[in-house]
Amino acid sequence: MPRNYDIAELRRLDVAHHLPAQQDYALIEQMGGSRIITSADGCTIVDGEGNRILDGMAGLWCVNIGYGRDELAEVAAEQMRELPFYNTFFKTVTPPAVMLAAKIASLTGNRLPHVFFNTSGSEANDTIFRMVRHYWKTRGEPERTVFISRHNAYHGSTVAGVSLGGMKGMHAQGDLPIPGIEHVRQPYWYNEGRDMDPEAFGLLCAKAIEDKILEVGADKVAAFIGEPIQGAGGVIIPPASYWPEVERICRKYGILLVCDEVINGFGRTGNWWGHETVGVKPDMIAMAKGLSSGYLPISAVAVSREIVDVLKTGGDFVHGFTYSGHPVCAAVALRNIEIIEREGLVERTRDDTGPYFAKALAALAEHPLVGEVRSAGLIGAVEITSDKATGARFGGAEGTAGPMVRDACIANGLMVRGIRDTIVMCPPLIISHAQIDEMIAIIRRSLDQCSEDLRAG
Ligand code: PXG
Repeated sequence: MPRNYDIAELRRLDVAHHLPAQQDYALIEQMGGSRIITSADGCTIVDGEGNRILDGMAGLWCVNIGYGRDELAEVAAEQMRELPFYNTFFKTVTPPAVMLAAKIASLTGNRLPHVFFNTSGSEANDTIFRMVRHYWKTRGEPERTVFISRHNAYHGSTVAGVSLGGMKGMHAQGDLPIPGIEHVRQPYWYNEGRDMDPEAFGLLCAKAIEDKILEVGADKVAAFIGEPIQGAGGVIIPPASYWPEVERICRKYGILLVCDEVINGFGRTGNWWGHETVGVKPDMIAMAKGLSSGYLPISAVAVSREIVDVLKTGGDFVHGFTYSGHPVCAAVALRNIEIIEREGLVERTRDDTGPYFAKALAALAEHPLVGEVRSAGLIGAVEITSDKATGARFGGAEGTAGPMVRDACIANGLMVRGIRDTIVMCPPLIISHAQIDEMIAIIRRSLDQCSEDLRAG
């Protein structure tokens, strides 16, 4: 039963004491506190005012199996009673951590058989940053330290995560990136390549990586890191030519290929991994979010045998977190994966709901304010434009339309993200056809409602 919260008092306390993530604190104060989400079930969240909102974002790109799974609460309680915590530092480990590592390895077809645990996506990327540099040093190539990443990539909020990421606004706070990280262009065809054939544009963007390698010196580059499909950057789905060419370039220069699967993983794109969808075989992957469907914080890095064989010659790798392999989080993640398998959510996304979502989006592309729609599995985007022919943005600058249409969607009962002028969606993988129809109908209605205000500037 939902609890009877004093919402007005909670909002007062929120303003007085709570600092939210990636927010303008003054704005929250002016609003009288954040919207308080009190409960959820299936694909629907409920706020303090009793509004039921269809969650088109699966929490924060993470609740793949949907809300309200008693089974996970029971598994967590059972594990807490048996063993709430033990660490993996002192030649010790717990059963759920070992079983989850083996399960993740099997989900990579045992191509990446070794798994390191952390609690967040950011930490997973911090682990990758240190492990890759340590690997090259141990291999006798200590000069190989440089990471290549993309503008507008999102790899987290820690120092290494922000630095690997390509968000300019985040770099500006904290004097980042740290040295040794180079950013190249993103394969964002709608924004940056519309005058070109998409596949030629994909190759051009991949060539930017090769140009950077040659500029830095091939013997100094340690790894290329990228999300197969950029999530927080605006659901940027590269042309099919891009990733295979990126892989070819990495192999040509002996550079490690790292995929950040934090959003893409666990069925999101219609395969277990985004790298399968884009057709590459990385040496390392980061995962989080869908690993536990957000029920508890846990992340992991899966690593190739070749890399670990080298690490084995280097003594202690002095890296790890108190909560690495946390038994309760690992037990919940294991059961989450079991649910994804039992309910066939990956196959359903690939064969049923993903194609249905793509078709529903395609119909929305007819709307006068929509410049492009794109999706892969159950991740999708709608580009808002003032001119379908040129792709021009409202107000002559990027970033006005997204937040306005997003707010209208929320008022109409749908949670989405507005990233610049792009509405992005990432619903739970249990979403029904009817709920997909509802999502698209709400976006259409919200675009109609905003049309006049947008045209008025
Ligand atoms: N990599 C990717 C690809 C992510 O999307 C992280 C790493 C970091 O994970 P943690 O667990 O440390 O947050 C993410 C997180 C947004 C938004 O604006 C996206 C994320 C986080 C916060 C906001 O859409 N993704």
